[in-house]
Amino acid sequence: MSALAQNASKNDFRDFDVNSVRSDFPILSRTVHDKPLTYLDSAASAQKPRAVIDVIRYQYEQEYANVHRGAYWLSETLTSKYEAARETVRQFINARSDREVIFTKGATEAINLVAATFGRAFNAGDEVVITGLEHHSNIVPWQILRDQCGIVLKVVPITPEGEVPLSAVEAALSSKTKLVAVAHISNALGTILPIKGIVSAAHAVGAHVLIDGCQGIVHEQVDVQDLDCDFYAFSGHKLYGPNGIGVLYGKEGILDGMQPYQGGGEMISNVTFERSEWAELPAKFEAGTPPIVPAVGLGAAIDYINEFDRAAIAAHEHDLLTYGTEQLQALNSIKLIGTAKNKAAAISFVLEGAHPHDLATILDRSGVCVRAGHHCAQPLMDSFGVTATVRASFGIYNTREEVDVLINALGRAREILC
Ligand code: C6P
Repeated sequence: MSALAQNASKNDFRDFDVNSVRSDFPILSRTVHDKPLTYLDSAASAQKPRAVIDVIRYQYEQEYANVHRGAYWLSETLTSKYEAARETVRQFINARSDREVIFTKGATEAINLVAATFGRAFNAGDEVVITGLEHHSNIVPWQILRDQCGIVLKVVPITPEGEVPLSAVEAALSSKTKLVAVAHISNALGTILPIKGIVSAAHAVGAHVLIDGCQGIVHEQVDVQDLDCDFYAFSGHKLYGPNGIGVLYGKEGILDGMQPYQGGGEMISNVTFERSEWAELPAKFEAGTPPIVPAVGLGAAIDYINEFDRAAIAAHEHDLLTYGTEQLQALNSIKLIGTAKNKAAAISFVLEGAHPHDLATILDRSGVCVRAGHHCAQPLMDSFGVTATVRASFGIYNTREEVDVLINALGRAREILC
């Protein structure tokens, strides 16, 4: 169990003032199809607190210019805020230096960056290890690399519960392993992976580790120095920040040795027609005008989260997970997909005799937003023998009452569909 989950179990979820949190999120007071909005799709993208919306609006209305390029007040002011957001991210993940925090447009771009630069140095026969529950963003970049460089892509099998035992990862490692690329938390099942053990095991055979922290950054307190991972990638939009911004954390020594991913403005120190020299980190990996206001918005989202006790958030989300799981299990014809012991706030399920898309469409008529589909994890769906599931995922603002709305709507949908 992670440290945060352990703390969470000591915290009483009733101490968490969810109604006050809800009032911070303007969209939650709207209706959909004349029903109160019940938003249970935060694993896809979280809603935004007013603090983030206000910052974005303020930047565009009052302080907008390009960054790192202007010798005038407006540009210098926004440049300071852009770099302050980097420092906010650095502190949030406890990176040693802000040279280790690269802004990207999302987790997908962050993982592709590693594949296209760090991975490009691999030789034919070198091995990259992933797991059977990865998001397509942590599968396809390695397949592209395999087709370009002849690396071998090894997949660690998952258990029928949707767990990734550390022993299974260890069994896949060898002296040929160059990189282990694993999710921190499965987006489709909610499984929390034993990433600290995975990092130690990979390092023991001389391999590096990339963690796809898209879901992990939201539900766990991430300390990259304590994890000792080499890379950690995530998106801002799941962390209550805007979309169009993501982060690649990388250890400075490793990033220093990597070639740039894209060429363009600001990633150089000198250009002639004959040759170019690269800028220092992090600029070397931030070619072109960056996602300026989204980065500042991400900083505001982290400031917002930092106002809470993370263990209290975890206790609240854990309560929703437990309550939701119990309620779903009590419904006839519902089958849970993914029953790992250590889970974060996402529940995947199927209703016998009904297609998940039909089910989600009917739930929507009750104002309930859930994701239906393969969740960009088709190989994982294959291993459970399904093409799709319905996924209810919880964020800081969800309530037990919303779980009840889901359960009641499911009862009605079952009558229509089955
Ligand atoms: N998962 C979901 O509904 P981007 O699209 O770059 O922000 O994130 C990609 C990604 C990578 N890894 C994991 C574990 C993820 O959960 C996601 C995004 C969303 O589950 C949209 S597919």
